[in-house]
Amino acid sequence: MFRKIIHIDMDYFYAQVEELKDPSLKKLPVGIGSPDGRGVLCTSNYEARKYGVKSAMPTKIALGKCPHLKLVKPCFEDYKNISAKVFEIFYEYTDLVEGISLDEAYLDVSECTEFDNSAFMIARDIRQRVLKETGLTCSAGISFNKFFAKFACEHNKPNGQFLIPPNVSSEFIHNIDVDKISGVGKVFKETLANDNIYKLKDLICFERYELQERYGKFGTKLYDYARGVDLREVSAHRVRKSLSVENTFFEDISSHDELSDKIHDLHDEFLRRLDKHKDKVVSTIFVKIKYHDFLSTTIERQFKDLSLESFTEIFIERFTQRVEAVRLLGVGVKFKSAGSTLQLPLPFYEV
Ligand code: DCP
Ligand code: MG
Ligand code: MG
Repeated sequence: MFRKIIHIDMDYFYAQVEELKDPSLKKLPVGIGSPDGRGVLCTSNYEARKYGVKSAMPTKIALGKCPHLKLVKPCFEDYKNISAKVFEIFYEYTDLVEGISLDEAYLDVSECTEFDNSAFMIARDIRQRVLKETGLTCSAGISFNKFFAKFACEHNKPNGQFLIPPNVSSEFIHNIDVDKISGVGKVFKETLANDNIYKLKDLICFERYELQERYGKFGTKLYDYARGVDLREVSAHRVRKSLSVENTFFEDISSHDELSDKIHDLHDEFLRRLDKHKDKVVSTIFVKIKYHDFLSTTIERQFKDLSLESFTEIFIERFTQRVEAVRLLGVGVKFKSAGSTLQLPLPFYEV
């Protein structure tokens, strides 16, 4: 069976976040970098790209190409926070998420039952959720291995997606430029060009050992890619430690009955999502309440059952201590860890 892999990458990530914070930037060419004109740009929006302004370009050169370029200082804290939100959305579809950077990840959705396991539809749904919950667009590539998923992701960027199916033609594969392979940078591209290798088709005439002799271990990778083969797995960084559903209300709610109704709705949705995690063992259940003044409290109880009554009981116990307007409610569970060896420390996407 073929795997179903989605590669997602946020569009002009840092710049798009800045546009979200200040929509007046949308009409302007924007570069993210030091406003004093020193250093290099982190990225630019698509308006600025029309002038040839791009990531890693010295700001001075960018200003030469586009004198009215609007420079905005990066705010990494914001990018990290939004990235965490985006990754939380990914984890709702699968645990097999491999973060590559703040704005980019591979998801293996082979086991995802949603949309009749149509990876294309899952990708579309993820992109819609990301837009709805963060206000940002992203692009997706869908394929049967990581190499093609990443390649496909760039095909309809920005705000698009593209599928490369398992029966993709050799012609399509052969026309891919070698520098689309991760690890083929400027220098190696030059080396290959000196050997008259520009596209994957230029690799086909070589035996595996020949490429290995010439380019070392990377040579065997080239041999495989030219044949559409990439066996790298999506390596999940974390084991899911909790699952919860929460909702921020349009208007704060103070009525006890109305809040109980909300717990009911959240509980329904929570059970639906929990269905995909039957392999895990629940250790505690919890209810989260955020009040109008942003005072936030999470009340945890040892797991007995997952009934609506159990969650409602916890809610009432806390709410009666502080009967005030609530802006957010959440219900969830924590799982027992299946062993700590898989729990690699990851700075970006901890629960
Ligand atoms: N970045 C950086 N320096 C680089 C490349 C990137 O600081 N040399 C940062 C800024 C980018 C973010 O990482 O916003 C994501 O990098 P991408 O390569 O995904 O580029 P963008 O998301 O900005 O644009 P695209 O729409 O092409 O994905
Ligand atoms: Mg990006
Ligand atoms: Mg990226």
